[in-house]
Amino acid sequence: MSIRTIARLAALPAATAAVALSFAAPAGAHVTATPSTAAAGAYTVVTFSVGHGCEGSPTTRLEIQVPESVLSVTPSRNPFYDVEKTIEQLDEPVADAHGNEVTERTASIVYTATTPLPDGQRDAFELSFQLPDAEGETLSFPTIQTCQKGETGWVEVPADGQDPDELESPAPAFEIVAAEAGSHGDEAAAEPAADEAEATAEGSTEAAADAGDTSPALGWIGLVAGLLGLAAGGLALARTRSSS
Ligand SMILES: [Cu+2]
Repeated sequence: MSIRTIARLAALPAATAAVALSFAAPAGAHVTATPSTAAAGAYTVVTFSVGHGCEGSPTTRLEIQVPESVLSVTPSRNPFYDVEKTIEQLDEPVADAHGNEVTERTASIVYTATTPLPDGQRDAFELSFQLPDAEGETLSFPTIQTCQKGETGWVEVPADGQDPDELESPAPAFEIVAAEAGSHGDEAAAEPAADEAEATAEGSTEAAADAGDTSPALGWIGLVAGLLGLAAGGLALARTRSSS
């Protein structure tokens, strides 16, 4: 946000809240991550927002680097971009949340625009992943924004005790907060529940097969009834028209 915009907003008493908000999050126009906090160990979707181009030039590519403590990232599709994952082999295999051995990780996600994002318009990119169990840590995702002319490296990470707002091009980041109370217990409880649901689904397959003979017929009856209703409606409409 430019000084001029802030001045304009400040002139409006009704905009006080908006001004307060923009001061609370002055990096709003940069490449940022929302939410700004997420619970340790949780599965989360973080939205990376691009607020402007490179000094006026439209954005053509966004490369989001994944911090080492995150193993696997699933990017959401975006209709204006091709999305690619860069995979990196791990030096030593580790166990994931399901106890499976993992030998590689997502190193970065690259969105390449099929239609460049004009300066002055924003876009949002969603990444889904599990947070490391590292309460109090800040996760930074250094991001390279490439434009038709030039690029911006949103790669600055604040030094200990430094205010990230002082950085010119801070890396999008958020803080890992305490896991919600009992979430570990819930996790343990959730798995048998999922198995149960599966078992129920299997058990009901036979019943569904039995019902299979009648349900399509019912569907046809519904369709025919619907068409008859439509025809009746059409007739009524025709009659109304001719009588007027
Ligand atoms: Cu900015």
